[in-house]
Amino acid sequence: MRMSQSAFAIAMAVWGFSAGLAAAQETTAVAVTVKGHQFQPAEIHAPANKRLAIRVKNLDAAPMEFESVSLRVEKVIAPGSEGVVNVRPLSPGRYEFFDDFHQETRGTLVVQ
Ligand SMILES: [Cu+2]
Repeated sequence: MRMSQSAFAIAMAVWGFSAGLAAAQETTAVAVTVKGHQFQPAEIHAPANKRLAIRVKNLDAAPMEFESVSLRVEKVIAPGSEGVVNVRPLSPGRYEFFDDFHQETRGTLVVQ
């Protein structure tokens, strides 16, 4: 490879890497509410390969803990309060989440 070609290849690699990084750094907001120990909606949707900010609103009179083993997150949310759970860019798939204080309260994040 001649010098100019390798310099071009390196420039393109750096550009591609930065573009990928910028895409991953874009954050998509997703919202879910808890009421009567039920997630509403019980299934939320989000794009793949984007950082997510899941806004969880707890409308119940009891504290809840938004938790997911596959997403590797947990956050306690006080009654009548809300919290934001930050999630890394994900591959397409289904990711279960639940209220760790009321384990029957379950939902799914569908990433596509
Ligand atoms: Cu927990």
